Amino acid sequence: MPQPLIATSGSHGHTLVVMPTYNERENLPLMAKALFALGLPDFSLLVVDDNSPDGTGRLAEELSAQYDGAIRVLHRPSKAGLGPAYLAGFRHALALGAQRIIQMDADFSHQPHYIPALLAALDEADLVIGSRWIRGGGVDPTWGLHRKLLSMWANRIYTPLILGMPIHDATGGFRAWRRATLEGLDLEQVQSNGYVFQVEIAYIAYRSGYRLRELPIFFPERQRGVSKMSSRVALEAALRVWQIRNRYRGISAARRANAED
Ligand SMILES: Nc1nc2c(ncn2[C@@H]2O[C@H](COP(=O)(O)OP(=O)(O)OP(=O)(O)O)[C@@H](O)[C@H]2O)c(=O)[nH]1
Ligand SMILES: [Mg+2]
Repeated sequence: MPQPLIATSGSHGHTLVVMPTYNERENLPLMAKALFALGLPDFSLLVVDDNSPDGTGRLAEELSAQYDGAIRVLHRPSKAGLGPAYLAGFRHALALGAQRIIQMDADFSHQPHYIPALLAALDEADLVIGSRWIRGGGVDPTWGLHRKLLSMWANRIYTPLILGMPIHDATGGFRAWRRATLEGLDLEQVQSNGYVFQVEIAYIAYRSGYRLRELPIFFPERQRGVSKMSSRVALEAALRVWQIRNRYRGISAARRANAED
């Protein structure tokens, strides 16, 4: 059982960033620096590392010592995908007593400077999703037309049409969660491993009656390290959207894991 976090000030309680890593040793120290430079009160980072061959896990331990324990590390035995890493991170964050949970990538495609706005929006929502495909958002200009159109079509048209969910970047993984939302989702039921995990968990939140809100973000390309994304994973994600719809369309607010009887 992890040592519980003690909030020292403010009414929001502790804010914790859950960050899965696989071979991110070039990014992690810079990311830690950028996150703590935000100067947010009651704020910490949980790195969820899948035994990265490049030693990211060990580096995270060194950073933890350097940042006086404001960085924690969850070590997992082997690469098991983004979904399981996030679920383990979320469970750990809840066990620690975090009140607000941010999820984000380590490669700076999710820029730390958006965090205060995501948290502010969480005052009026149960889940806030950073969105590349709404007005004010965007992606790196180096994205070719084909990639851009494909992502825009998948997120703005295909997924909302199938799921009936008013979210325009359901695969986006830069999000802020209220503790109560994650507690209400029954994390055990989430099944996806790859990045369709993001769609699955957003849809469960939506079907459970939580208030979802999108904020525009600009999504630069990673500058350091190697992408773990492939076109096979992207295609699999597109097909899995149908499964997700069939599995969860019957759930409702009354069946939230923490619903009052
Ligand atoms: N723990 C863990 N982290 C992972 C795994 N796969 C990816 N990640 C991390 O998840 C984040 C997103 O992965 P990326 O490779 O950047 O994938 P992406 O952002 O969808 O794709 P790109 O736009 O091409 O970068 C990064 O912080 C990765 O290190 C995994 O299997 N386990
Ligand atoms: Mg990336």
